[in-house]
Amino acid sequence: MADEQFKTSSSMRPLVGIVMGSDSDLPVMKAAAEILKDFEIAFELTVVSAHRTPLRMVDYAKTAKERGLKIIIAGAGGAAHLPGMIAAITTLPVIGVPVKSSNSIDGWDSVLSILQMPNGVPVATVALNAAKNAGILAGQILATANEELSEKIQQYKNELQQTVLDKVEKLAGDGWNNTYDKL
Ligand code: RP5
Repeated sequence: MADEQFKTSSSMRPLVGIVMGSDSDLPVMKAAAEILKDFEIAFELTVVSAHRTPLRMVDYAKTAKERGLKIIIAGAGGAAHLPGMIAAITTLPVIGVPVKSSNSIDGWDSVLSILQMPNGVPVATVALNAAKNAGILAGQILATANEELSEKIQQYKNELQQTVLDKVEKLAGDGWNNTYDKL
């Protein structure tokens, strides 16, 4: 049964599905998993290749909603059709991560393959290798219906703000033209 092959070991029902075209994408894509873990959002992670396992991709996308997923993060490199094809099959929001694969033309192949979707089939494309942003965006979408999560993400943004304010203070104190050592 299609559902069975995507079963996760986690006790919590995953809300976010992270898929990638190859395990060679994992060093980039694990940043999405890490930030979701930080926000305590249950997720599943697996390899689904649009070109090498097209039927698995169809099964994954077709069963995603009924399995309880709310958002899919899909990363791929090169002729990166995975996010777009998943978005073609499911009504769940799909966040696409262009992965700069080793034989890519500076990553433009991945970016344009994921970004240039036709009208009616959107993929929310993040920057090249920006899997962390994909995880944060997934969290922000889920947070529209979850106040506790919204507060966690607000806290994260507050910390980001504080790191910049610390830099402002340090720069003002040290001066720009001495041996400024960035924070
Ligand atoms: C894509 O081809 C994958 O997403 C990966 O980025 C790239 C290379 O895959 P491997 O040849 O390393 O498996 O489908």
